[in-house]
Amino acid sequence: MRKEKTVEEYVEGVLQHNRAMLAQAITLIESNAPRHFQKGQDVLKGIAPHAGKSVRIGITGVPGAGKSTFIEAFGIYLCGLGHKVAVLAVDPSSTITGGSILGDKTRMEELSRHPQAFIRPSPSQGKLGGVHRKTRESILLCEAAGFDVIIVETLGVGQGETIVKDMVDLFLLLALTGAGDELQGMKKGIMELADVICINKADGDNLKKAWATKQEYETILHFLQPTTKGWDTKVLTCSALYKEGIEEVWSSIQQYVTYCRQHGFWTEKRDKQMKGWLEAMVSDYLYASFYGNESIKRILSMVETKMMNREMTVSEAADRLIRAYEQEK
Ligand SMILES: Nc1nc2c(ncn2[C@@H]2O[C@H](COP(=O)(O)OP(=O)(O)O)[C@@H](O)[C@H]2O)c(=O)[nH]1
Ligand SMILES: [Mg+2]
Repeated sequence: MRKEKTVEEYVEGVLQHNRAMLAQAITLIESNAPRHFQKGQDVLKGIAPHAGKSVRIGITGVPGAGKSTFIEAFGIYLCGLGHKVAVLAVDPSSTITGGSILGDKTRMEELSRHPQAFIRPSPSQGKLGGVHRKTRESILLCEAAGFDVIIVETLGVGQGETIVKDMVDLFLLLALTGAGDELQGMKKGIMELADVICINKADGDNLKKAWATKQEYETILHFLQPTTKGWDTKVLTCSALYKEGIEEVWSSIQQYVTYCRQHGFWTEKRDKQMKGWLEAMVSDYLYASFYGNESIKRILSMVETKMMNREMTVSEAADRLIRAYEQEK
């Protein structure tokens, strides 16, 4: 059997920017085995002074919007500028290790082979904050290993956006051309999360439509709260396939970073995210502890039935459950 690496070996390997060791350290913190937990945390403590020095970019968009194609073009562009780019994926709907991003590697072929890039598929769920924890901790490891641009791709639709939003410095929405009324409805929620919006596939016959869509987005944005005080969400067009408009996206991102740094929002946001992370982990734990509690399991359906039959108010039902939980504890 292979000897397990020590905490020091992991820390040293990551700090020496050794990619194989980075991958192994991520595997360690992704492990659901309880014996790996403390070791992973010790590794994180060891690398902590070297983490944090990156721009963390969340990317979202409906399946087919061109996220993978964009990340390939964008990543290669950034590597060309001398950056080191890590790509992580979050897929809250996936319980299987190595979800869709593996298939996506074909669209990120050049980037995945690039010596300045690192691509990691979505971790599987697990206890203790599951995907959130693993991806956040992976970000820290990548930073310590010298990656200065971290891209977190949202794979699942729905809850994925808010999860990713809370772990990145800025959020890029890749959008497609579409009907105006479509924009008014469902996309508004996601638009409110975005700091930069880019209409992709602005090429060929689609070019004019892309410009029109850009204007529609800009109009709607007038009526929405800005995500960051004083920052007007930028709307751009690009073609990930033909690698056009990529430079402008990076330039908008840099403007955003400068704006946040100048106004003190940068560290404020990261501090807030860290506190939110703690809160989320505690509430995940309490939730699991509550519904996993033996007396709760025993009486839950009885209490629910009484509530449905109006024999108990909702507050009484909650009170009954909480008392049972406190007694059993
Ligand atoms: N014409 C055009 N097609 C694109 C562009 N970007 C992506 N595509 C195509 O759109 C499809 C979906 O792209 P993909 O990157 O897999 O989207 P994802 O699901 O968001 O990751 C693929 O067939 C791409 O080749 C673009 O800028 N222009
Ligand atoms: Mg994809």
